[in-house]
Amino acid sequence: MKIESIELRHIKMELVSPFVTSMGTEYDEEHIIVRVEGDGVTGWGESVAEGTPFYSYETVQTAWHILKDFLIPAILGKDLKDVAESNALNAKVRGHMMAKAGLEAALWDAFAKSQNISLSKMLGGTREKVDVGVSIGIQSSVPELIHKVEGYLAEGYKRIKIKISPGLDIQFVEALTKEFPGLLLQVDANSAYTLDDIGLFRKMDDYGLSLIEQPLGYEDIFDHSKLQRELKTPICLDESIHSLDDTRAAIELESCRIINIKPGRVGGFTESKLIHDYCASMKIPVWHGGMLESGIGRAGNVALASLHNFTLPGDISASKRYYKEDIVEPEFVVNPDGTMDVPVKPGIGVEVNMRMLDKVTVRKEIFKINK
Ligand code: OSB
Ligand code: MG
Repeated sequence: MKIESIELRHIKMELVSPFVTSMGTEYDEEHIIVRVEGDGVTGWGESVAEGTPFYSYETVQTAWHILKDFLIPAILGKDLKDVAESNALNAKVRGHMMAKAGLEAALWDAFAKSQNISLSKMLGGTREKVDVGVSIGIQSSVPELIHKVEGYLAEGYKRIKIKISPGLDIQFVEALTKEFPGLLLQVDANSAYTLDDIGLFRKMDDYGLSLIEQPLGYEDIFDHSKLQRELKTPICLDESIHSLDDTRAAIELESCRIINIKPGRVGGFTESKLIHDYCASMKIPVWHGGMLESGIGRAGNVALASLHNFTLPGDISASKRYYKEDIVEPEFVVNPDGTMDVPVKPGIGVEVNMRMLDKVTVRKEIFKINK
């Protein structure tokens, strides 16, 4: 496929309600939409670098710089035989996984469309529907949290994840396990604790949580191995895992028993697949994380989550859980049985709503081959 042009759009979408975590409060989500044109097809991808460097060191601005000055020039005008060739051309760029993943996603979509197959099929997915959960930010009171959870359970979501932060943790876990016996519940600390909080985690260990996500340092693997040794509850790593190598280290050191895969955090679908396959071989379940994506990123997430070892419900929720109006058609919906349909049309399988995309675009730049 001859790469004729690549467009970047900085988008900003208002969340239906603020998302509060141990990292701060988000009111709207800023990402980059990547559009690749070649051989008469259009591929779409989303880079999940955010407006702030609080979850990851990457931001919209750093990802834009890396895309514009390094990743795009390396492939623009080239006649690529597959996504792997693009990745090889950009392998010398260290880090900047979210920048890489946005471009990679657009190429996967373009190649899948050029072969007239769905992205799920091209990635090796085996499911027609994926199990979904919902990630709930820190609420201002227990009754408010219970009310939110009730609403999501009524919509069908199969599991609930709540964000926790020091002082805003055990009371929420206790209230939910009491109010909803048998609830599939997990917590996400986004690295807000240290090994000094072992007493808290010992208490939390008695509530039958499905997992505790990223309790300790955002690059840490060693301290998590010490904590996991003390707990019955599986630890799941998110922030600390950027590659297959990190995954191998975490599993061999027994730092976690579950892995959260986000293509943006590991450089794209190719690395995600390697991690997925390795985890399957080690009998480690994986689930699909989320970055409050628009429908473009969500479509890729759903396709990836259709691979066989994504055995736990993902942070993949309906479009309307995040945004009043999504930028794809049809929007993503949750079935009453807590599943989401994997798109079957070619590539990401949804159409981009250009009116909405234009509305949320705050900056746009097009890179073309010189004719
Ligand atoms: O830690 O999983 C996280 C959103 C932004 C940054 C980090 C995280 C999250 C979420 C939201 O938990 C998951 C979703 O997209 O629904
Ligand atoms: Mg997380």
